[in-house]
Amino acid sequence: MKHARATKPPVRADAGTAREWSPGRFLEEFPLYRVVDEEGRLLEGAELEIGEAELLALYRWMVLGRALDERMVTLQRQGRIGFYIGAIGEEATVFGAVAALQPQDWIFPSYREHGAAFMRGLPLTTFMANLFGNAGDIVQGRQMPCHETWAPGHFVSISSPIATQVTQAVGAAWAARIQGDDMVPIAFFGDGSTSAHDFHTGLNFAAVMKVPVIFACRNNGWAISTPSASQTISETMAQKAIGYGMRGERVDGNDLVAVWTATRRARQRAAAGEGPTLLELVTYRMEGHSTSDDPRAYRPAEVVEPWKRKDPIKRVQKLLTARGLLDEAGDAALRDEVRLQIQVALKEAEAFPPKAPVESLFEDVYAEPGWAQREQLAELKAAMAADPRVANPRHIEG
Ligand SMILES: Cc1ncc(C[n+]2csc(CCOP(=O)(O)OP(=O)(O)O)c2C)c(N)n1
Ligand SMILES: [Mg+2]
Repeated sequence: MKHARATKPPVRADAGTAREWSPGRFLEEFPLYRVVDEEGRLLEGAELEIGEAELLALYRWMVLGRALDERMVTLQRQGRIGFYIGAIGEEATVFGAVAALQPQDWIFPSYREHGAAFMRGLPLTTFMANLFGNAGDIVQGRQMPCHETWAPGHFVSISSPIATQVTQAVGAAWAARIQGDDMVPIAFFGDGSTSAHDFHTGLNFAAVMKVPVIFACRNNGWAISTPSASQTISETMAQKAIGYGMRGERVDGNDLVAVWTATRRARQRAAAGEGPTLLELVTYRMEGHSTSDDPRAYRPAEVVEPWKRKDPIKRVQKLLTARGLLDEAGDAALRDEVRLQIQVALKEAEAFPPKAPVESLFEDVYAEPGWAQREQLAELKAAMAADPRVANPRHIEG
């Protein structure tokens, strides 16, 4: 039997123009979702879905996050720690998103989300011990400083290679779905990370397999010295979701309540089998990339000015004050309490021996040390017995 000849699909005369790009189109398609304005007022028609007690608790977390970042930068400038990377101005993206999750949800952080680990129970002292890389550090000085891990709170170890956590979160979500677990992981990453291949791999796979995961892109305007306008010519990060076939939303990342509400909805959809969401949390990196960076080399101070008025902490402070949940004296007491908490933790962290015992080098390679580790440990012990300076190689001369 003869097959009918394939006919070419008709070509539309206006092909290529039907969805033509026009400036501002995606800004309209992805309006910035906000609940509270810069003066701490609820936007018209908006509802406060978050409870007042939780709002107050989150305010305290944000104040703690800011005070800690400031203190740790000072510590680095004093030469007491080698490196720090904080989230000044981006607090709402972290605390708002994590508060909207369930405790069983795994967090796949980038490198600014220390606050997420604290909310999940990482003691401040343990965090600081990692900054010192001393004996109190749970990874025993083997990670970069400021790269904490907290498995008890379902917080995956921070790792510097950008966007790798996107695919890892997708894998965890896929496994949870196969096992029938109610677990929706969140992957945090920056605007710069959307240019890395793991972003594409992760989002494509998640959409195709409809896995329950939340992608939280903290668009803070910068990838070290590269402004987001040079990173991509997309008007928004949220619109990238269209290409993958998933829901994308642009959220005011300096509005704690908006971040919380959008993340909660994304979680509900994921848990209901509706697949992943890409949240673009629009915020601003108020300080340098890390203590190794000086933004004065590439960014005029004036560009930061407008963002000072959008401070996420001040906004919640105003909202709480307007609702009678916070007054000046209460705020001052809360700030004193936070300062003291940091001071006490710092004292405890500095009191640990300066480094983990040298024998610990052979731990954590395998669950149980193999023959090679046992042999090497015995060799090291013999060498240390012969010359105690072996345990502290810096002091061996020659
Ligand atoms: C795979 C990889 N490439 C490059 C780097 C170097 N690097 C470290 S941070 C960074 C910028 C990331 O910017 P963004 O994703 O916007 O996150 P932000 O620092 O703004 O939170 C780059 C390029 C890296 N860590 N990993
Ligand atoms: Mg960035």
